[in-house]
This record gives sequence, C-alpha cells and structure tokens, in this order.
Amino acid sequence: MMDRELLRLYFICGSEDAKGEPLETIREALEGGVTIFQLREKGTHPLEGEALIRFASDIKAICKEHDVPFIVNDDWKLAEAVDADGIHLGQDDMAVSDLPEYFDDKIIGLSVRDAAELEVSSLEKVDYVGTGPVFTTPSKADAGAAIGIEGLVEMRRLIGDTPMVAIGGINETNYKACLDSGADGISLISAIAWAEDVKGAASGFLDG
Ligand code: TZP
Ligand code: MG
Repeated sequence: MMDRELLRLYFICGSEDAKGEPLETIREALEGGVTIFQLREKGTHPLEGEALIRFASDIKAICKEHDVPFIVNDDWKLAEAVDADGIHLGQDDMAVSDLPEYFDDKIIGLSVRDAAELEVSSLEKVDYVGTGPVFTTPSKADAGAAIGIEGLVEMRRLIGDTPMVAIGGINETNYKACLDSGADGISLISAIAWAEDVKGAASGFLDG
C-alpha cells in the first residue's frame, strides 16, 4: 500500500490546462506544495507521439526536482517510456490486472465513483482509489452526476483502509469537507491550473 500522505494534494494537468506555459504552471503548483502529480493529456488538440513524450519527460524532471511522484493517466506505454512513478486508470481503460510487469512496483490508481463500480473492480493491485466527481466539475464532460460528500463517506465505508483521493469540483470552499469525510487527499485541475496565482492557490489547499 502506498503512503496515503502522498495523496494530500494531487494536481492533475495537461498541456491545455494552463493559462500560459503549461510547464510553468506545473512548476508553480509544485512550488506551492503539491504532493503528487498526474499528466492527463485530454482536450481538443492533445499532444501525441514525440511531442507528448517530450512534454511528459519535461514534467517528470520537474517532479523529480521537487521529489513529487509523477503519474500518467490512461497511457501505460507513455508511463513506461518516460519511467513514470505510476499510472491512473479509469473504469473504461484497460484492466489493472493487464498492466505489464513494469507497474508491479509502481503506484496504481483507479477511479471508482460508487458501490456499483466498486463491485466490478478488483482493488488487489490498486494503491489508491480516486472517487468522484464529488462536486460538479468544469473539467470533465463525461464525469457523470456528482456523488456529493455523502458519496465520499459511503466510499470510505466500502473500501476500508484503501488510500482514497477525492476529485471533481474541489475548491477552496469545499476541500476541507472532503478531508473531513474520509478522503486522504484532494485531487484538482481547475482550482489550481486556472488560478491567478497558481503557487498561492496550491499552498492554500494545504491549510487545515
Ligand atoms: N475525474 C472526475 S472529475 C475530473 C476527473 C478527471 C476533473 C476534475 O477537475 P476539476 O477542475 O478539479 O473539477
Ligand atoms: Mg482514463
């Protein structure tokens, strides 16, 4: 099982989730105290091929400078190519059990929104669960209905001790409720990526 404290402030970002230069946004967020980072390359013109590998390698180097684990969303080949610290899979991605051996000693995250998804998920090799969207999110069109704080509490009850990070619509007014309701940490895109002051926004989420 992973160190659950690493989940405390989980920043997710892709090349389109930034006002300016994405690598600069990521650097500022890490300077603000982000504890784990995920590259989630979605959007209208996602980077591909060599450009994506270069972007991922640059992020990995920034994460390394800050001693922050670097996780790749969905794409195990990219994760392996850049020697990432882990992978995050959703319910519609490949099965955790089909991941190659490379991931045996890496961090494996799985999105599980509710009891029904938990029922069809094996957590055997899973290091942490991402649960949500807790609130309405501007960052994922197909995220489905918000599960609310009640949904988070219910997931904690169902998964026992498994490390869990809350995701979806988390901001400065609601993050403490997530931490008080069974989440080991909070996972955010917009409240950090689109903040006027990225570093200040990130560090603010470490209060309390
Ligand atoms: N999965 C569920 S909600 C979400 C993902 C990737 C998006 C979270 O972004 P934001 O902007 O923090 O709501
Ligand atoms: Mg996915």
